[in-house]
Amino acid sequence: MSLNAESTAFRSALEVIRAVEPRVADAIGAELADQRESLKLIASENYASPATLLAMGNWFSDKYAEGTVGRRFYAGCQNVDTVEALAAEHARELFGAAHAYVQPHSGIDANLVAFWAVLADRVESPALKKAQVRQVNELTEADWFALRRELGNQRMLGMSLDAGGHLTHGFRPNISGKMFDQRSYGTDPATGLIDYDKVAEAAREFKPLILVAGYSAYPRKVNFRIMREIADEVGATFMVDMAHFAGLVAGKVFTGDFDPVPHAHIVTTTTHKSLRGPRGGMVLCGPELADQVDRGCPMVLGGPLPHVMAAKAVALAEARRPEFADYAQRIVANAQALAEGLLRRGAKLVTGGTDNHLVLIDVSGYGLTGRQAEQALLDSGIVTNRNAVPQDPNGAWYTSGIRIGTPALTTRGLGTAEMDATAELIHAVLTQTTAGANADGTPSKAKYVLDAALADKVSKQASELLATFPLYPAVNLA
Ligand code: DSN
Repeated sequence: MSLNAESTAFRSALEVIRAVEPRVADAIGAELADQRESLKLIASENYASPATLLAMGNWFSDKYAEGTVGRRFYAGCQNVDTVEALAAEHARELFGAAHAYVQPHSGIDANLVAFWAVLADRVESPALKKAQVRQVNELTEADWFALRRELGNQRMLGMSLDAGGHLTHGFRPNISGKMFDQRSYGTDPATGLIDYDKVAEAAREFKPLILVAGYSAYPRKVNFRIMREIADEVGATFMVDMAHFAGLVAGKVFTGDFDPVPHAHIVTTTTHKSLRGPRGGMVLCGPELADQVDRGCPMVLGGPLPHVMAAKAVALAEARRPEFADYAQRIVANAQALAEGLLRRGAKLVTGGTDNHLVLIDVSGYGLTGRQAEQALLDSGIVTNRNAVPQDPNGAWYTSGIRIGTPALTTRGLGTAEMDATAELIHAVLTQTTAGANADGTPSKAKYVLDAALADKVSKQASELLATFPLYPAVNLA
């Protein structure tokens, strides 16, 4: 039997790895098998293309490349320059941004780069004035001391974690909540939606240096034009973390007021969620912040990962193709079909639905915590993650919510009919799971009771649903 290029490539790679450490080769093979078998509804995951995956497995990994294109602290970076410049060019073209920095290793890293860039650029520091420099590397020890004191007093206003914001948007246990004097805006308790008047009120009162928009678990669009107006009124820098919905921006589902790039001073993202690239991050900005952003490494980041930048270039080239726009439309159509299927079966959804890639189920309606629901679904072959809902009485560990998203299943080719079937499977599990008790008879937030036969039946149904939509159909490792 002759093998196609993808099967040959992955088989050969595994053969080479197996000769050194067979357990790693086995684990890689097992991961593919597991992913093929799971109904993956984790809103932040996806399946990168074979070309993107293969671009990461090579000798670019061996190269140090601190600095930026054409201005490195190491010799011999000409090929790294090629892939970094390509990734940045694709990013600029795809998102219509003036500047793209493609070195961040993750979304959190991208946010740290952005925070530093805004702080360094915006702080009217007596230290900077005194030294009469704009180059931070020219500051003296005494200047740094004064600057540190000043930076520590800066303010950030971001969306609260339980309303759907991210840890790095000022959550206390995260570095962002420690390096900034922080305040959060939430959502309207009645509708679950962002109340822009309340955000404006908070901004007027708090006067943040940085106003952050973006989310990990908010199932609606955000009007970035209004947010920018609020930022402008109080003189804040407007930052958007579009990690979750970058694919919807790239695919032109979010346009006009809902496209962050024309409205924000600085935009951060991951590349591996709805954008379907390699695991990593990126920062987009205008020319004003470009110099500071490009100082990300070594100011905030360790050495760039050239193999991942190569994969970013491949994935961003893919995202510029017309079929990616179709993919992005289908992500949202699928999320809406899933939401409708759940609502029809009696589920309670935060905001009552979705207009992006994710749905947040309030599982308190089933008498469960998020943790119990997450485990019961996992036992039944459905991979989700628990998530706090607004004003969650169960906190961030047990939670009262289950977050589900459609980017991965849409990549596999599942459509709206399969989303309704998925809603039925979720409904079957959640309605037939009950909260368990601790050994002393008190109610448990973690234990649950689920009939093993039902879990088995749903797992089989999930596998049947996936069988028509093979994952990496051209890759045959057998
Ligand atoms: N871990 C990501 C998510 O699941 O949303 C955010 O960092």
